[in-house]
Amino acid sequence: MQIFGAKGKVKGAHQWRGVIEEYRHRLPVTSRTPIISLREGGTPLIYACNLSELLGNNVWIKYEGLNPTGSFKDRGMTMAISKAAEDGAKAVICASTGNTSASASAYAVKAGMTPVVLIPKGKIAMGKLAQAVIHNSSIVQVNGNFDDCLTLAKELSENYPVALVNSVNPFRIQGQKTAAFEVVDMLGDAPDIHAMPVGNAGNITAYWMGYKEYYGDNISSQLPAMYGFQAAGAAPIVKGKIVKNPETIATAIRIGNPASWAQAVDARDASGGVIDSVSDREILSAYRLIAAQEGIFVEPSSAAGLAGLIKYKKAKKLPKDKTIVITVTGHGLKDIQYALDSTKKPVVIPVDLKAAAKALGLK
Ligand code: AN7
Repeated sequence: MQIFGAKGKVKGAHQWRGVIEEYRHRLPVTSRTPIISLREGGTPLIYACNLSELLGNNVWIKYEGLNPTGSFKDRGMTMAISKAAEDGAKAVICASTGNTSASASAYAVKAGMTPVVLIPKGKIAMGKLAQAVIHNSSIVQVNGNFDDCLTLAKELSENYPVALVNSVNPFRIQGQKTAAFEVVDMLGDAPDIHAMPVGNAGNITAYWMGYKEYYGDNISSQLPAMYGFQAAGAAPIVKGKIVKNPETIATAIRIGNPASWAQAVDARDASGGVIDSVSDREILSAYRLIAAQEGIFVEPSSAAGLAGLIKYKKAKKLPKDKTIVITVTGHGLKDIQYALDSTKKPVVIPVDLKAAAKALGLK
């Protein structure tokens, strides 16, 4: 397809083309695959001076909130929806704690498909619900948790003409592995440690796949240790058993039976990494810290990786002077409840210079 700019012709400027076009040779697409993209990926890898100081390591933040729908899910969704389009799908379905539904909805309508989403009743952030609504999804709230929603979504896709785009769809993982490529392409090698939140465990699986692929092709000289962190009330992998009623304020990772459980355990063990848990309190504290010290606003769940590293540093379990990448998975504007709770209310003043200066403590 030819894309035209304002004057009718593409100038071929420096805009990132989206993960499929950038990494086409490493993804299962052909010339017959219609590429459905919102130019996802190409997200900033930001050196975090203050966190580096705090953790005694060189810390980089992979800011996935800057994807088109505000989370890393877009990397996998461009693949899943493109492949569904290749198959002639008319409707796609997903279960979601919020971000997958936001992403699936946007990419589905772009492809001319109907998005259908199943969400746990009352347990997704308002920003994410707004995204599914504005992109015209058929939304069903289920009286159950994410795991119940995923079971239903699978059954519906097996019995009705709707394609499943959860990360059990292997194309999702393929798309998401591009984040690891971007990290290596930017740093020149793989980091020593890569930390991130773990929910359904698709992302840790995808990063590990991407890192192994580059390492296998001698593009990087090492593999990172994968550090995954679950919320303490939703930590099945840490506990080694399904959590029937997962609970955490980090609703994105409120998952009791991760679909990619075995792959996450493999990533942990093969990389010499860890999968551990962090309390809601530790998550919220990291959430505020990264916003206050690095200027990066993430949703609470996204702070689990940082929370885990802070916990390890305190417990003297974190190595020193290593290169660490932390993926922050979703944008803070999706879920503002805890940001507002944590801030003092701004005072109200008349239109008056002296009053303004006084209120602001300026002398
Ligand atoms: C911000 O949207 O599962 O371990 O249904 O939204 O790959 O599941 C979201 C997961 C981390 C966990 N951070 O990633 C969904 C969903 C954010 C997320 C995760 C999610 P996985």
